[in-house]
Amino acid sequence: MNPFIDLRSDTVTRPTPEMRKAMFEALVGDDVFGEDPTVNALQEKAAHLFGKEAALFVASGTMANQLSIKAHTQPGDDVIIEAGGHAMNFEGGASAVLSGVQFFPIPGNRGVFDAEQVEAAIRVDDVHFPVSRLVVIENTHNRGGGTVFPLKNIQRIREVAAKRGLRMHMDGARLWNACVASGISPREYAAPFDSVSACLSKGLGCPVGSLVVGSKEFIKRVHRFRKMVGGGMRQAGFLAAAGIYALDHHINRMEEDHRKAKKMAQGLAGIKNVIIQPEEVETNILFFDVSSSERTAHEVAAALREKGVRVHPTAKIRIRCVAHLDVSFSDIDRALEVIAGVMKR
Ligand code: TLP
Repeated sequence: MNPFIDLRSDTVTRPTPEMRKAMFEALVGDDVFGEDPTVNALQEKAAHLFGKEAALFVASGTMANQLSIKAHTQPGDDVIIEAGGHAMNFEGGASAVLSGVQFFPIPGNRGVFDAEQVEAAIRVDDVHFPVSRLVVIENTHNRGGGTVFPLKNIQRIREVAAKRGLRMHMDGARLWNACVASGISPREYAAPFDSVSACLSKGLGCPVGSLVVGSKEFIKRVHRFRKMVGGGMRQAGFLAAAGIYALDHHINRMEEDHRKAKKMAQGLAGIKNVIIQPEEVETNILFFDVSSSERTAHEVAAALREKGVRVHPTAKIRIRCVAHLDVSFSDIDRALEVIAGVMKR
């Protein structure tokens, strides 16, 4: 049991009893030999779900993004990404170390950008410039506030990328949330992309794991790089079983998490010293500012923690909250009461 109402992230969930049962009963083998039947089943299921030739189970969202970037690029290449993008800002500088690439950040509107911006970011063919190789799109966009990236923009970006010979990768850590909020299927969202990474350990509630999907040839490259970074796991079927369970049972329920986040945002809007636009909350993530209070976000977070509510300060006056499987609607009511009490003082 988590003694806190923990709104820091949707990564904090514990497996449900049903998920633990599926894990306990999993058939397993040595996945480094390609012989774990449950990992193989999960990979086949994911490839089918996304309409791609192949899939690979990896340890984390970071590993999924970084191995994909490596498989698409050559050292010295430019990777076009939104300025607040996770792969550039929150993955330890991995792309510089593992792939030797540089990022070309473009400013988005809550994480969303358009084809014209991509076109303007692509370098001309001249020895002075790096080669623009890859566009990364994050869906939903974490720092944008859980924003759903519109499929129309993606399709137009694809046209530009195809014309100019660039590849496309989706950081779909929370693609499931985008699918539930928009009614667009994983397959439709994945179609314009050469590769997609999708996390099992966020809204889906698994303890570990992410998936990468793409062509057979691409996944073979990612597999080799997974080996290089020591990401080959042996009886990983215990973890893959949680993934299969979650894909079957935990996608549609995310609609509830979106309602919890909306309810929380609406409640926060009525609290003194809190600044929030509840209409901007599209999925399970919300951000609010504490700018009219005298305290920093870290101080507010520390005061809330003392009262049993955990939130994630992300900047001087900015706090993130994320709804998930392990917080109930009544936890949201309680969190709002606690926040109102702390912000009054
Ligand atoms: N995001 C985490 C951590 O940064 C703390 C979070 O709590 O939101 N892409 C996106 C869009 C992500 O939000 C994350 C994780 C990742 C990739 C990386 O996944 P992991 O943590 O599994 O490596």
